[in-house]
Amino acid sequence: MRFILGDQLSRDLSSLSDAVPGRDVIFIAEVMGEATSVRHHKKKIAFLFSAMRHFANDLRADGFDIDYLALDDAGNPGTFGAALADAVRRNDAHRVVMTEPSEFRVLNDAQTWREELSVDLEIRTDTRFLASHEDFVSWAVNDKGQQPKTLRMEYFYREMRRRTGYLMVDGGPEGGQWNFDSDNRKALPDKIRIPVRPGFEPDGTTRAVMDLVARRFASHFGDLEPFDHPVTRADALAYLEWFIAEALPGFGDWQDAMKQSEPLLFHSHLSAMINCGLLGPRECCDRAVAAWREGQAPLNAVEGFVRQIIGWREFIRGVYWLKMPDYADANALDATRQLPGFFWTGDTEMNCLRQAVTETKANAYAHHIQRLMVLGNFCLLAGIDPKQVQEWFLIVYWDAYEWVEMPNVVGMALYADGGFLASKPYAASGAYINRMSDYCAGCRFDVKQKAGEKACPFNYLYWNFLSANEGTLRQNHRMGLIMGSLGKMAPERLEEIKADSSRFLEGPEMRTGWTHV
Ligand code: FAD
Ligand code: DLZ
Ligand code: SF4
Repeated sequence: MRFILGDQLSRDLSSLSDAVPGRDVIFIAEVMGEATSVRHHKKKIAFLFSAMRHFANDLRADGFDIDYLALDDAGNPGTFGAALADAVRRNDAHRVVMTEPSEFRVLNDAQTWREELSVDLEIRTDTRFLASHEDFVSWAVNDKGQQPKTLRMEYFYREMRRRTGYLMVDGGPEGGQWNFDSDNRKALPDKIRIPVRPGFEPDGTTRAVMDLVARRFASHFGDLEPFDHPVTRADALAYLEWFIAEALPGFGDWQDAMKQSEPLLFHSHLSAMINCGLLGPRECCDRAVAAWREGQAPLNAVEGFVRQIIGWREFIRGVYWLKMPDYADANALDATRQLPGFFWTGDTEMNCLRQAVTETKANAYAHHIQRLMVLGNFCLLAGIDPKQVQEWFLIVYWDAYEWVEMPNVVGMALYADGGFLASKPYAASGAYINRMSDYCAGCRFDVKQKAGEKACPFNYLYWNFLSANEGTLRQNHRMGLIMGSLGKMAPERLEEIKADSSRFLEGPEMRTGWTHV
């Protein structure tokens, strides 16, 4: 029997490599334990269950014997372990083969299934990633087995470029540079044409799943409808082709830009499809590099896209497995404040945050700069408890699995690992958001004002954060200049910043709770 998890929907999965139609049973299970391990966004559950059911149908069409346990099936025991034990009995299986789970929690559980099952359980490496655990460890850890104090994605990325050969010529990078990020920070011109996305009409399978989600997960965060996402391998491939032709050419230039009511801009919107297995990271990079070779997309766009996938995505996974389980509890800045209720409702006067939360609620998606420089930046400056921030990010995004969510939140957004992953905190005042978006024009706060009732809260919270964490941040040489400015600040100005920050942080905007339920 082959046991396939919800984020393993790939035909080139290691556990399927030697599966034989007619001999092997493929077991896939919808279980309440997973669907409520956190209170996932409704759209995320619908997307994944529909993709799982379609994947099973495709395998069935290829002659495989499928044992598919649906959430509503009578006797569904609700956990992976119990469902697997039932399936082994039901199918009289002699051996179970699976690919390693992507999350620490589930891998730990799988070790216990090994003991509980009456048959052998073989757990295979997940070969869909370009760097294995061993590859990452041998890059990150020295000969004596010691981990370094910090790791930098850029050096890992260069290694991955060399290994994969992507965008390499004569042993060096195409275009003479490894990284074109400095070209990729343009603000969006007013009159730019933003490509219109293709939608995919829900079929009967998806409609049945939507009905299930509406019934069983009504109190979960987020809008279920409209739902027009690719849920099959064929539709995911069509979406990838659309991205390569229409959005990739602008991906680099506008990668950091944000625009009111434009959630996607030139982003690929592929993360959920890659993370659940409908698309492979290699094929996404292959298509992008081919587009560059054919003159259909510029180098800064293609290099940027390839870097996100073979660089950031693989690096983040490496850090997760290197640092777990302690990473989950990291809180280097001792942040303890509760997550405000507007993270669930969008009910805030700060327009940038209102936009990001409202779009997240509607789409189970926000792009990287919204996640990092609006939502993450706010949580960093306001000192929100990293555990609560982790849970929020894991719940709300359709691409969120712990292995990728956690290092992005703990290491990148919150600096909660003390700088293991990021060389300095991604902290910014309102000026950054104003430069990269049109949000401030529609805000009741004034981004130019530094103090008082009308001032943009990011402006005083920024200095308040630096001051509150002065002891830690002074040790970071990349913060030298800004900490120098803090040191030279007049005491009365610092008092004003602290007073504004206290008024805001203790005020009505920061009410807490799951107010949407
Ligand atoms: P694009 O901008 O089009 O990028 C292309 C691809 O690169 C993505 O599809 C993704 O596969 C990969 N990628 C880019 N950046 C990263 C990154 N930092 N880490 C891993 N892969 C990356 N990504 C997730 O897949 N799941 C998460 O749960 C998640 N949580 C995040 C939380 C925070 C606080 C931050 C700052 C980032 C998080 N990211 C997460 C990374 C990134 O924001 C998303 O991958 C991206 O926004 C997905 O949209 P896209 O497919 O349009 O990406
Ligand atoms: C995210 C998720 C959800 C909501 N439900 C299921 C499920 O019912 N069955 C399943 O196999 N996978 C689900 N997943 C994805 C899993 O959480 C993910 O595959 C594991 O956590 C990986 O370790
Ligand atoms: Fe956000 Fe400040 Fe701009 Fe308002 S003024 S949108 S709070 S950055």
